[in-house]
Amino acid sequence: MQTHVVARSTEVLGDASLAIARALANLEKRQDAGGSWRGDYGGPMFLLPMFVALSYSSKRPIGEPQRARIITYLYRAQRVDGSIGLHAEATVGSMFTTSLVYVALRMLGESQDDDRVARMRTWIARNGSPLGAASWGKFVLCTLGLYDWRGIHPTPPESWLLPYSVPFHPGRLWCHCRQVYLPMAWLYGTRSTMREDDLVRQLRDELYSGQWHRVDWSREKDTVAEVDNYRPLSRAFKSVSRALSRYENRPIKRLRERALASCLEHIRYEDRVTHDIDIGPVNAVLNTVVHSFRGTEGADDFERGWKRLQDYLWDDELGATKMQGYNSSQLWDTTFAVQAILATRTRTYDGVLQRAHHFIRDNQITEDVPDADAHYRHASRGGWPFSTRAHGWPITDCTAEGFKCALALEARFTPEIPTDLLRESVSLMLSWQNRDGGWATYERTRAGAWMEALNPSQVFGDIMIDYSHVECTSACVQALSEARARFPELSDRIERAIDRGVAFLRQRQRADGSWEGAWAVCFTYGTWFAIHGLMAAGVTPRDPAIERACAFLAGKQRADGSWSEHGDTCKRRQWTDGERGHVVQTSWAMLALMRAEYKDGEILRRAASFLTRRQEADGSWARESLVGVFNRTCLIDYDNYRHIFPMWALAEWERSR
Ligand code: LAN
Repeated sequence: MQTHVVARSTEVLGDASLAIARALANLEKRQDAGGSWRGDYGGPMFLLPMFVALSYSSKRPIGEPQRARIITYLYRAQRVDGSIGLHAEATVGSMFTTSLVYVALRMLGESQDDDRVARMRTWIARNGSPLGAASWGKFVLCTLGLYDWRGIHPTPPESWLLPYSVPFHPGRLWCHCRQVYLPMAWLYGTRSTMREDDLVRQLRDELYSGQWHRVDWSREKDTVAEVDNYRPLSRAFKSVSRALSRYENRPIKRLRERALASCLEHIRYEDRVTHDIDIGPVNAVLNTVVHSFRGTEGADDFERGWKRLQDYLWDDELGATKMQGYNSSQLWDTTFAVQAILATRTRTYDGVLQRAHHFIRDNQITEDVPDADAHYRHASRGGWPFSTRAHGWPITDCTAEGFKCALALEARFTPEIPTDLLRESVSLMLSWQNRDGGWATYERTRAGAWMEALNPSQVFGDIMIDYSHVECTSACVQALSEARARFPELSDRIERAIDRGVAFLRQRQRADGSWEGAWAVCFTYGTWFAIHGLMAAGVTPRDPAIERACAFLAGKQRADGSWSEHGDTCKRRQWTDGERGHVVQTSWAMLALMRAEYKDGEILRRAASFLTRRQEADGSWARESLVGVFNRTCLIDYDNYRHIFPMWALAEWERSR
């Protein structure tokens, strides 16, 4: 029996070496001239129709072939029941996205008689009407004259005039939420609506089954379709909304004007400091919508915003154009590609690493934004973004992964990153740590978790404040552990930060030994990060936390050697088996077990064998179900992961033999 296992093991090992060699060649092929890896970052279905709505209301038609490719994408996402889901692989339709996509298709010139359009319309009618769309859907429809501002929960621009000491000040929100509600406040305060035209009149008929003129708008604020109601509006939210609605009957004119001017200043500031990219796809569109409604005064801002939106559009290999969740995931993907290549210990790909080093160096953020405090911005200098320096918002874990790569590459490649900039990234990571010992995404947590009771989005969970996360905490703990030796002058502070980070990670472990991930699906991801963080900090493999984590992972391996979690895991917050073995999740589980020095070699051998069996002849791995997620409900594509993580896991496995 023993010899049998050994024999099979050598066999897989041989396969693994070959698989790694092929995977390296594949990665090299996919690196771009700038040294980064750029991958498909699509998935969410609410982004593209928002862009189309902007194009229509601002009278800036989308040219060919982009128009046709967008239509292809929207139809491709249609589910068998005629609906569109919140994201490309949703298991149910959403009124929010189905309404918006319906409108988008019609605005792109599709006929109401097209069979696919008709099926979408039927689904909408069967499930109510856009009166049941989640709030962001209603909001976009308002700008098109396809919903009425009276049916929207007040989003008062005056909130931006409050002193920061107010516990629910917008400056305390999670930056993504803040940057979405900022242009929304301006649009709401001005009740901006495009001029009615024939298509809009027709769409009112189509969407509301001829009942448009009968709607009593102020009664529809809380109406929401069952499928869009992941986070129901709280009672607290509804009473605040009632009070604000009374104010909206008679807003103080001078105050409103001042508030709108203040919102606009913040919007233009965000455009400026991000080179018009804006923090994410939603405010990139909405800020541009704002400028389009400012008329000639906003013309230049509009032009720049409109042009930059192209950065968010992605042509996929199947002839469609989608809108991505960020301007790209370049920096993030590149840091993992580098770590995976380094794990192979090869010197053959030094050219690839040299180019990656350039990219990482050139995309570190070297300046703080001007006038940061007045715009609720944390320091930036020394940080790394998720995409590119031009985007400019640094993120805790991107900084940590960037820093880890910088250290790993600095002895081998020039020109080096100046030491003071590396030290700055350490200071920045230290400055980001929360009171609970964890790290959030872009900023420290600025308000209490009670703020979630005011979440108006209905379809997203946990968007109100920047929470500490397992992944961000682990990444920072790993980076700081490596920073200890490099910056002894900071070692006291670093040591304390690591201890508190470790305490946070321990406290977040679940009873079953796992950790829940927030930004990818889900327990394999969270547990991989947590184990790495703890081990980097010096926790030993015999530590009960590590042993329990390994037992958890080992217990989830499937008969074919793989691991697989369904995307709904994040929504349900409970392990849900995926349909078929997933190479990326398998890689995370393997990497976690190996980092924990897990002793059952047979489990790892079966996993390695699964990965090699799944590899394509060109060294790549085929597309699988979406593995990224945000705000619990929305899946997103990290397409490069499938080319990076399996190779990384196999390389570590080969080395551990
Ligand atoms: C991202 C992309 C990067 C991601 C990681 C760095 C990978 C993660 O470890 C921390 C969280 C972060 C920064 C993240 C947060 C949520 C984002 C910004 C996104 C998933 C990309 C798109 C998403 C954004 C919120 C989409 C717009 C929707 C809203 C609810 C505002």
